[in-house]
Amino acid sequence: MDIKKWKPVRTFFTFLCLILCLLAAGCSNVKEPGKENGSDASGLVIGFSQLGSESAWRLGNTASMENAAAAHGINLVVNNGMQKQENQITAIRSFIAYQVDVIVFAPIVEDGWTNVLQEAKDAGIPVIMMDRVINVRDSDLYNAYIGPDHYQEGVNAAKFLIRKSEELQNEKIRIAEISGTEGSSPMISRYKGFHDLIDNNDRFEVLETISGDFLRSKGRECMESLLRKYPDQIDVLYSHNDAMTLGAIEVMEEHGIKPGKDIVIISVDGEQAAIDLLKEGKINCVVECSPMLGEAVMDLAEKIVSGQDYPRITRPEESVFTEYDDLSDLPPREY
Ligand code: GZL
Repeated sequence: MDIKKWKPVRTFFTFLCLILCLLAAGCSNVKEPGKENGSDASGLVIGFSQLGSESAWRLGNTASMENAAAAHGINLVVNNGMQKQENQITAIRSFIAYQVDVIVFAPIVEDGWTNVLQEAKDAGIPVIMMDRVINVRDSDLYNAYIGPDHYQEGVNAAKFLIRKSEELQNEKIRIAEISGTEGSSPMISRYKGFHDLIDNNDRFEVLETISGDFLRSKGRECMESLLRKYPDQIDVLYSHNDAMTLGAIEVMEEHGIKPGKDIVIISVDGEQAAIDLLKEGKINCVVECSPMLGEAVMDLAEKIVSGQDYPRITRPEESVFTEYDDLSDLPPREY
């Protein structure tokens, strides 16, 4: 059944019922599609299931989507999953009921999406997967992916450490790792990218990998635990995101440890707060992971709906910022 033939049927009554459904699912920005703020809107309605608001990266990603939708005259219905997959699945089902033109989702974890994506496919609604990736047998359950290469980010972190190790005197370089949300693709791939380079090098020893769930508060808890367990034994901290790194640095300083000096710190994301600490010498390397995906998502959605060719995978440009770089001309970060 071609869902598009139903569009004229989108009566006020249907619209009202489905608004209630979306509001019950915690969606915001729900407006009747069509003219937005007097501009000639494309009329597209996109349902966006965002996984949460756990970090500056995530907030920047949501803002990027909202700003790009406004610039494209697209009506973006945003649902915040509050870090729960079941909330995301509920929101996606609401988007299907509301007959949005395109569904975009940032999957909090890799598994558990097959059924709801099959429902979207049966309803004829294209799906764009953004930011994180999923495990599904049937890869045509989503139309395209826009997001970073998390494995390469882990490799970049390891490459910096290998370079840094050349100036360290220690015979053995002992690493503590604070990882992201269990089961999420950035956690899995940043771990694998890093360990694929480090684990076979006898100079390095990973003391422990402990999950901080990408949260600053848990980054603190992890660092407390690691310092208790490995007093004066940690040479390097590899943290899967800046939010956890900021929490860990607070704890280090409370213990009289000089971050970036007593413990080498490698972090991922590239948020302003981390770049500022890199410039201060409190972080040694920040691997960039860009949340600014909104423009690419809106372009892709318009291509899919208008029947144009489009790429299956789109990745943002990403850099690595280190203590060896001149960062004086680095423009302000947008997150
Ligand atoms: C990475 C993204 C991660 C960020 C974290 O693409 O999914 O989620 O690294 C965020 O800051 O919580």
